[in-house]
Amino acid sequence: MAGLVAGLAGLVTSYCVAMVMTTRDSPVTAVASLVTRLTPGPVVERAIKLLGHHDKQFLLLVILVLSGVVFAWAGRLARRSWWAPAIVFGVLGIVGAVAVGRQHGSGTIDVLPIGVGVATWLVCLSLLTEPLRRQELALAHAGEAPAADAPAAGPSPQPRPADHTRRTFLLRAGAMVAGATVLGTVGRVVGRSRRHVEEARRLLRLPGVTAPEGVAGSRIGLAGLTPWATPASRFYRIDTAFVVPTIEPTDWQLRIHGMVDREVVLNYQQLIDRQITEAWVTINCVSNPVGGDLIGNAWWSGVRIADLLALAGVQPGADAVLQTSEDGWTCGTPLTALTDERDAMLAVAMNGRPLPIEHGFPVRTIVPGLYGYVSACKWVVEMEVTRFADIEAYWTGKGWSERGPVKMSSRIDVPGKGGGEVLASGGRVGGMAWSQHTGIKAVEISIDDGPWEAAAIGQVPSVDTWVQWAATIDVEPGEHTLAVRAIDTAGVVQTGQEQDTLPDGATGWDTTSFTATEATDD
Ligand SMILES: Nc1nc2c(c(=O)[nH]1)N[C@H]1C(S)=C(S)[C@@H](COP(=O)(O)O)O[C@H]1N2
Ligand SMILES: [Mo]
Repeated sequence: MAGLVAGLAGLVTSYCVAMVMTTRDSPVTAVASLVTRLTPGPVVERAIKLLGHHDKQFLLLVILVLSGVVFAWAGRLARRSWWAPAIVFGVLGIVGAVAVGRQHGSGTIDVLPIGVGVATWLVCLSLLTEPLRRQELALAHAGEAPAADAPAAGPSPQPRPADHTRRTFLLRAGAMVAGATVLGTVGRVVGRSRRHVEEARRLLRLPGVTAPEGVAGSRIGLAGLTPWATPASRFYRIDTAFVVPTIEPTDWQLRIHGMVDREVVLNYQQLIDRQITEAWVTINCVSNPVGGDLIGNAWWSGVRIADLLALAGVQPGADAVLQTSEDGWTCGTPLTALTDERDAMLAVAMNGRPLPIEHGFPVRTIVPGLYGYVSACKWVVEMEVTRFADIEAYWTGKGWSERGPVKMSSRIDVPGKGGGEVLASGGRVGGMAWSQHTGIKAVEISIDDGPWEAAAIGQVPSVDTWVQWAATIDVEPGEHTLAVRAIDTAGVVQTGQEQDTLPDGATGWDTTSFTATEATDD
């Protein structure tokens, strides 16, 4: 019984964590799909013939029953030692981790629910077996000294130790079952609304939204370089949401208010019925350290914010727009960046598809040239035209700068970081450089702190995206260092002055060390 209750509690917590993390499947479901994949086709076919559409539920049931048997067995093992059930749970955890790891698009973080589940198993099992063990010890002692167990002489007999043990056990088991019920319900609710919104997203058709096309000359053709266009699945993700907001497009509304002549309230249909603007825009995070990868470039489709603000009629004296997300996160954006020619937009699509839920579905803001924390509000539902002097936004309340224009930066991708990478002399190095809304004119490299030499850069459609760069190096065999810096279209050279990401973005040159070998002939 202890094994069963602990096992159930562990399964439910891992399920709940998986749903809250919006990992598509619970570990049990992952095991089921792994079993399906490993089962020979003819067997699967026979099972489907036999069970019809219930084949999946049947498999899940079999897995749950088998798990129940193993849990009970682990409980029995706990009688003799603490490590035997720990090993059983550990092995079950490994099976789950393998199954989760084999899922499409899974990362190391997806193993977290399993870790939480295994920890729950161990804690619950030890909590449940502890009173039982204590009683066995007491009984053993009692056996040695039968006098202690002599009938009580008083009028009201003391409760026997067995009753006490049973009470403690049942109380703890009851609390665990209650806790598991609550967590299971939370997981179900979160999981279900997520599935609904995913379905709505899948069925959305967005007229005016086109698929991204390759940009001639943007790819410089060096193995190991970051792709110029970032697929949604590889796009960095930064937000404060523990549970990602799931908003049905039909429930979405944007309210533009504050220092305006008339309030504007817009629903999703009214938004996408407007003229759609599309552009390649690179966005990055102010927390990106020099050489870091909190940056991505996507083809965004949406509606110009300037037009919407014009509808509302911005009043004189306003210099900021306080954007609010459905989950309450806020950012303050300079009014000028939203109304000038840079086409700041309320984006509804990323790379030609409706926004992924993690990236702000159904609507998020994209402003070329500003860090995400002051502009790129995901799940945006409110825009208040206001004054910087009158507001405090989420990150500016925590010491980050009020304004967040992107700082020019450049990064080495090849040779890889960590030192010790071997590169043939006459080989190529390369990476990325960016200065959104100003644009990159040139990239230079320096070997062993020598003179700066020009690298080649890729072509880009506008000043709002990053560029790829590459250069051929010609050095003696041995240890070397490489540094990179960029020059923007205004002729400003990227500063080597090192600054931390707080309060308004890191500066400094990215460097790496590598080992050169003799030039190769190819
Ligand atoms: N609602 C909401 N929007 C947000 C954030 C957030 O925490 N909540 N983080 C911002 C920050 S700091 C960045 S860098 C970008 C990241 O966008 P991405 O996750 O789509 O890459 O989103 C911005 N928009
Ligand atoms: Mo950020």
